[in-house]
Amino acid sequence: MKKNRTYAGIPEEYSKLETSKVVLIRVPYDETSTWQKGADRGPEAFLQASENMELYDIETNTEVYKHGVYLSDYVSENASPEKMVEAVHLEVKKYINKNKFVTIFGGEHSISIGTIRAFNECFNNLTVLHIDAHADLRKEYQGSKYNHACALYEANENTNLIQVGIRSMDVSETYVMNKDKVFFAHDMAENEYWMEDVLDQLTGNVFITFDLDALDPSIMPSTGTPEPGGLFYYETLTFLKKVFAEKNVVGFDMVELCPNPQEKSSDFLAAKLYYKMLSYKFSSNKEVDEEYNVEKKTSSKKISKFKDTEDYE
Ligand SMILES: [Mn+2]
Repeated sequence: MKKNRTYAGIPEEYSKLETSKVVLIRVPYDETSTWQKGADRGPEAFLQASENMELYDIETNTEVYKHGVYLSDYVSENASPEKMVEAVHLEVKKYINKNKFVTIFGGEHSISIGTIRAFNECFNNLTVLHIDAHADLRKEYQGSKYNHACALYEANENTNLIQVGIRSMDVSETYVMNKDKVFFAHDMAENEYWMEDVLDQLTGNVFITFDLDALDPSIMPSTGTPEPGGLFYYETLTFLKKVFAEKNVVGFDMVELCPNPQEKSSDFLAAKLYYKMLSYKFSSNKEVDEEYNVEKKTSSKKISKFKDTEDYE
């Protein structure tokens, strides 16, 4: 008999809903994208790459999957953009209410309208940290409020929206944009303190919406609208690590992987980045650490051999 598919091929004991701290929701939606189609195949390419990834994270010295990752059913509603957004909203909220750390993999960016709505209803003083090449602040586009080009309009109205990596937008978006809360890519390139400047603007509870086209096309070519001048891998990790260490990240989504069968490195980057974010969440977040230690109290905790030599040169 075929075994149930699990996230990254992890053993079934770590994949059950009841015991998992993390839920992964896949939304293979790509109905409103305007240029290259294919984000609907993003979740599958991401999962396949994840299945071929080492599950030990060197940097944090952890195997974060042991906190449990539940792979939920696809959200496949696509009768209309509105219905898709509402289906995502309800699904995300359902798992937040089960006290899960909810993560969502798209799909195009319009799925985030539903995810952000759910998080904003469940967490006080929410910051939406929006990492993207595009501002996505149009009130409506091609007749719909639920177009990918409008993904952050609602968040801009209802949350503390901080936008990072922006390098493409329409002039109409300048009128709704809060420029004090936007970090343009061309400014970031010349400001060595941009990470600290972003952190200063975040409230305690942070939801991260990560559009993969925020990354430089040289490392992330497989996305619908690649824009030159993006973030590189290690600066992205350094930044995310700080955010997870200093703030309560309540969940995240990752969108706009548009897989190309000839170019697997983008899929693999997405898989690694997702796993890194989980690793940071469950190793550097103070609250979670404490919770984790309480749970681990009964078993003897093995101390890293490196701890003793920490002070040595
Ligand atoms: Mn984008």
